[in-house]
Amino acid sequence: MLYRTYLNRLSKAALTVGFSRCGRETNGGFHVQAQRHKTMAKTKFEYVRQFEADDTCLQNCWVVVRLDGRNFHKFANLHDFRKPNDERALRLMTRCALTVMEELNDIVIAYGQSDEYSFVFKKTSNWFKRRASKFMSHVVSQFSSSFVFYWKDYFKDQALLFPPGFDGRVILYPSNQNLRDYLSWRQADCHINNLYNTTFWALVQQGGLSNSEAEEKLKGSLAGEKNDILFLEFNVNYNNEPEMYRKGTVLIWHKVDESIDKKIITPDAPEGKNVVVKRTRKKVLPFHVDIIGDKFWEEHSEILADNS
Ligand SMILES: Nc1nc2c(ncn2[C@@H]2O[C@H](COP(=O)(O)OP(=O)(O)O)[C@@H](O)[C@H]2O)c(=O)[nH]1
Ligand SMILES: [Mg+2]
Repeated sequence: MLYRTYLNRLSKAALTVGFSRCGRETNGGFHVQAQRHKTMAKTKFEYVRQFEADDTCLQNCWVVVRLDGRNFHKFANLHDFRKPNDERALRLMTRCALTVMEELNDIVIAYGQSDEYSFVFKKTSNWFKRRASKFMSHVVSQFSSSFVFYWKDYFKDQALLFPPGFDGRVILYPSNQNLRDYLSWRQADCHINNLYNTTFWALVQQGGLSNSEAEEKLKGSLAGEKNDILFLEFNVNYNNEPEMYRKGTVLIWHKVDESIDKKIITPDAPEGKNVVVKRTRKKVLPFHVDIIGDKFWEEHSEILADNS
């Protein structure tokens, strides 16, 4: 029986039972009347559906969802995040993004840094009929619940003090170049902020400057000047800082070969025997690499080909 038909029958039965409980007759005529009333009620109220805005994402465009931690400046301070980078926090963010990619459909690449992550749905995605609100709400809710769920795996001795929140937005990019420029923009932002923060906290933590003195010293400085401060005053070569901090994290699908143990039953081993079965599986893997230049896109040309 079709599920819908089954439900109809079920609701008819419920109506009948309902009326008989009221001590009324449940003869055929009355039942038909009740059904008519129900249909009319449905017609009367259903117009409210028309108030729902059509938010279908334009065809042939990449759909990007970017989320960002709400008030994470405060969240980071209250949870004792290490400065300028907290490895636990960044790895937790990536764990959540990985869950989003594996649980939801059609995400081909994700990029994250600091308290933000961007997810790119393939151009041809028809997930939830391309409704922007569905893309965004699924990404943000899956990410947020994962953040709480996996928190203790990364912040072992630091309790989660209050529920964190994330905002989300949807952006459409009609060309591959637009999409690449978007991701380049986010990675350039990562670089600019990280170079500033690394120099700022070196001046404060190792150089003994106050926050405002460090801020004053760095006002208007160029990248080369910050590199010089780090190298000459603190013997730090910025290029040797961890790639995760300098480049952020890119998540993509990779084919991996797996060997799994399986018990099989054969005529000569009716009680079963263990064999190793090899299979290829697609898995999301993190990389901390440059995505501004062409090299990454040439090595992973399948991402923009979008013919999967
Ligand atoms: N100490 C520390 N703070 C971080 C880290 N990642 C993100 N943050 C904080 O999160 C903020 C994120 O920036 P933004 O979204 O503009 O600020 P928000 O409006 O307070 O969320 C940064 O300015 C930092 O204060 C980290 O690894 N360590
Ligand atoms: Mg934020």
